[in-house]
Amino acid sequence: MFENLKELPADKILALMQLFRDDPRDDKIDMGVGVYRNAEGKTPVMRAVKAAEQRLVDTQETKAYTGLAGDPAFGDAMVEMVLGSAVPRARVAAAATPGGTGAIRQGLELIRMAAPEATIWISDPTWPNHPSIIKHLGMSMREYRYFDNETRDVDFDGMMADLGTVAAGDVVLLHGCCHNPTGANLTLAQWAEVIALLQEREAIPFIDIAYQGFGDGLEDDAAATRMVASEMEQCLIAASCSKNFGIYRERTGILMAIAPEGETVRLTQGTLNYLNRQNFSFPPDHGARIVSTILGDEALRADWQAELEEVRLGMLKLREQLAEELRQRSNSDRFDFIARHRGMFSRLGATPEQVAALREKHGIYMVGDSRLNIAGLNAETVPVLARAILDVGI
Ligand code: PLP
Ligand code: TYF
Repeated sequence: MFENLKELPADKILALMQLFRDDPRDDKIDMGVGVYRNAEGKTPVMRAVKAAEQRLVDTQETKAYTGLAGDPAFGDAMVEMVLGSAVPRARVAAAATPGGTGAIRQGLELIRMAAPEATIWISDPTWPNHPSIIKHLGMSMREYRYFDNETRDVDFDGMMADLGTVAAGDVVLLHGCCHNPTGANLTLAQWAEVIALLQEREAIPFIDIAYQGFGDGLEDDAAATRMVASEMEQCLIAASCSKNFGIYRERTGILMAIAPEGETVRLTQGTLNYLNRQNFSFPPDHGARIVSTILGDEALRADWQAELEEVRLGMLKLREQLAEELRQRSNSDRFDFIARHRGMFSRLGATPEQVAALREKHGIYMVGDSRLNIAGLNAETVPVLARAILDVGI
């Protein structure tokens, strides 16, 4: 049986992590995988997470199974964090999942059950796991233009032209904030145009929001998702707690499906429960309980928000420092896009050869499409990177 298996494409981001580990140079710089790191290069456990875990150790009386959709307190807290008051709670079906990836997977399976013929539209480029999971599920997929490699901003005209050809019932996957891998994002006015177009085309938006709090702040980063939820009759949202709570390995996420209140929401909730049961029965609970403990306690929530804000502002400062350093050294403003981008990533728009030269000659690791993780830098390495970028001719 197993001899029939075929070699599968590796995850390029995870493969790069291994290359970095194997590099013996002391001054190497890791700007690869999307994990937040502080100035010391550490990914610390957030203070409120530690406190919530301590509280769980002290007070939790059972680890018996939760419900198929996870702990209801987690669902309510996440619906509130992501959607605020954009839609009535009664319009939201929700199920906890193993991470944001699990939410994307369950969302796609939900679509496959409801509309097996639907095409899933993904941005070009997008997070590689999007096309990988869609293909794995045997679903049909198309790309819409997203990034302008000259301006390093969103190619909005190209995006609108491509979305103008979407068929009724197709699904359009959009990054709620902090686009991965480019760092280029739509303005709210552009989101309003996208929403109007999707309404006209009778398409269904599927929002992947994995970096709420990493761009312009917890509320601002959710603004586009809330606009979509309040203006579309139906949509899907996959939210991850990996980055904003720093609980990557706990596998904490949630899928929300927004539908007309009543029978449709009831049916959708039942299907979400069913899909969880088919794939893993009960979703992981520890991370979810950390999140609901923090969001449900005024002091813990305030402390978490303060630490998240430090993380966000630290990355923004590094963006500004890097853009300024490159402005000085190149005598031009062609790298100002780095300060305009938001989230953990920026796509430099460099060639694969230039990315390879950064790695081989300078020990600077970024993904082959020239995506860099800004959190891999600190005040000392910003000038090192700027010098190297110009040295390899970017
Ligand atoms: N979506 C995007 C765009 C991401 O970058 C990530 C990152 O890890 C995820 C979803 C989901 O992450 P996780 O499954 O670790 O919650
Ligand atoms: O894009 C990233 O780097 C993060 C982390 O299979 C990640 O989203 C990378 C690859 C992967 C899962 C998570």
